[in-house]
Amino acid sequence: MKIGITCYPSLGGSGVVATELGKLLAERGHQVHFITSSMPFRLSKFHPNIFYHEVEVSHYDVFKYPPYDLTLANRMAQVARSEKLDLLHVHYAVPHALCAYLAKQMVGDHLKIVTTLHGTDITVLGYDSSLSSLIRFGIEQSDLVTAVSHDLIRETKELLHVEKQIVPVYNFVDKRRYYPKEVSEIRRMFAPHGEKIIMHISNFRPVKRTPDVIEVFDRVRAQMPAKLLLIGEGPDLSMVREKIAEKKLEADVHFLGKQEDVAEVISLADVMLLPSEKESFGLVALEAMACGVPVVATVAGGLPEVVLDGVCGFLRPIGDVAGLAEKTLLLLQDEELYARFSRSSIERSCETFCHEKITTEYETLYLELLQQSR
Ligand code: GMT
Repeated sequence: MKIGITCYPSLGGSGVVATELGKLLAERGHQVHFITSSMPFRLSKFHPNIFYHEVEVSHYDVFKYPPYDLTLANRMAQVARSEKLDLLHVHYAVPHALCAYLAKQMVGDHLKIVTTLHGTDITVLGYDSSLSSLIRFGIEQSDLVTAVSHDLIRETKELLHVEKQIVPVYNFVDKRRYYPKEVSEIRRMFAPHGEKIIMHISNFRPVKRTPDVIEVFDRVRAQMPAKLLLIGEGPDLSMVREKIAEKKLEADVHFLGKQEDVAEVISLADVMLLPSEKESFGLVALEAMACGVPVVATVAGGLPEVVLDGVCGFLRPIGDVAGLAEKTLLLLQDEELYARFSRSSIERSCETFCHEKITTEYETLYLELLQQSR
């Protein structure tokens, strides 16, 4: 098949999933064309069967707002024609599903549109009245719509009153890259006296409730020696720094900034902490599980579909920092429980969320879609 992929190319779960899926499809011999505003960060080196088409926006003086969406639609149509694409798979509904719709109008009905909903395109933007009808239209006009969790499907249907079938296709993890790694030397740099390590990875946006990470860590730190590794950057980072100073935790918290390849650092953690308010899936939770790191998280969105409560980690209600701290301590202090959770996390990530299985799910959906129209 000849597949066009559009996603947000900078750091972020939807871009990671789109890029890794494209690479896996290319490994299976499909021709994959990325149509994005810049090179997706996981795509930087040469891959056979993968092509990159940059979307260059016009900065003509008349435009107060350069028309990225229109340029993207035009580029999609151009690539679809020149490369004879079978389908466009767009990740994140806004504006990608609408741009694909426009491209299809230009190219013809044979070009199929697959839209994958990732989370905030519905759970945040779907509440924005300036966009919600357009998002609904983009979904209804796609030939196939998938979403990364059952919970996201439920919310999309309830919020936008979408009639269209939405197929659940979970995110995946590549077990060739995510597995427990030998990191004892680096570990000593952060935890020289054998302290336990708690990790949080996010874009530090309000939906991640990053101040709760500090509240939880403060409670754990009061009971046992521990270190906190914070990975990522975003709007709430300065608030988090202030909270750390307020609680005099500076010596026990390390900021690692944005990391392009978290597969290399996750194995440093004993527990992955994810106290999000919204999380349609929680890719980072899955990546941690694949590395044998149990997750302590909130009962938010699709997280319970990924992290089985009491099996691969613990889930507490959103904002329950005392409960999250209690469960983190339980995991860190009970070796037998910890080993069991770690094993179950690896097993679940390899079975339910295996990269090969999920790639086949997408591949089968594409083929069915193309066959329907023949
Ligand atoms: O979490 C974010 O803010 C980034 C966002 C994105 O679009 O990259 O992540 C969303 O998509 C990921 C991949 O499907 C999911 O794992 C995240 O749970 C989801 N984020 C939210 O729902 C808040």
